[in-house]
Amino acid sequence: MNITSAQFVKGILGSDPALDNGFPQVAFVGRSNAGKSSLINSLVRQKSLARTSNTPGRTQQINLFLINNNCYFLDLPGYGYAKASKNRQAELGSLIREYLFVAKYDKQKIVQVIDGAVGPTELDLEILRMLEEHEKEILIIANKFDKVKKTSQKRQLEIIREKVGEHTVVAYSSKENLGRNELLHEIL
Ligand SMILES: Nc1nc2c(ncn2[C@@H]2O[C@H](COP(=O)(O)OP(=O)(O)OP(=O)(O)O)[C@@H](O)[C@H]2O)c(=O)[nH]1
Ligand SMILES: [Mg+2]
Repeated sequence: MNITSAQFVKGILGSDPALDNGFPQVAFVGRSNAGKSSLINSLVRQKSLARTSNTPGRTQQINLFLINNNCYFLDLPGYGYAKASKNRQAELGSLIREYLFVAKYDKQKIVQVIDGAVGPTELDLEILRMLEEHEKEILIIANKFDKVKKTSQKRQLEIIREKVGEHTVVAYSSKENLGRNELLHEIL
């Protein structure tokens, strides 16, 4: 299946009536700067549908995108952005929690985006455990895989798989479009 249309709908804070129409949802979560917004842009093949930045903490609300007029992508703010003020971190944390752990949606997939060159951090694994406890459907994306040397890629993927356990891990590069078909196959 492919993506034929993608539009920005609106920014939301936690939950929103727009999400109650029964459309399937794919939410992209991950550490600040892991490349969630870039990943969405590479999937929809638009350079700047989702705003990206070299500066962590770019995405400050949940951005809702309508895909193929029948499904939503949600670009969540990153977690673990240490430079944001304590208040701001708390606000972002609570809107992420509201969407992920308080609101309930039948057709929801969570794509956890990690830096594939770094591997899952303690914080990534902590969030993953919380997602598991809430029985979410989870897929892990090892993004920025273009930064891993060709000769180390196989081993790096094994290391990531050992750390995250039973979940499907897709090696991805938003920069080089690696993994796009595999990811689309998994989510659509
Ligand atoms: N080399 C490489 N860089 C990437 C890739 N994906 C994203 N980046 C870079 O990583 C940086 C952060 O990308 P964003 O997409 O803004 O990250 P984000 O996860 O949305 O960040 P927040 O909104 O702050 O949570 C940017 O400088 C991107 O160009 C990739 O696959 N390979
Ligand atoms: Mg972002």
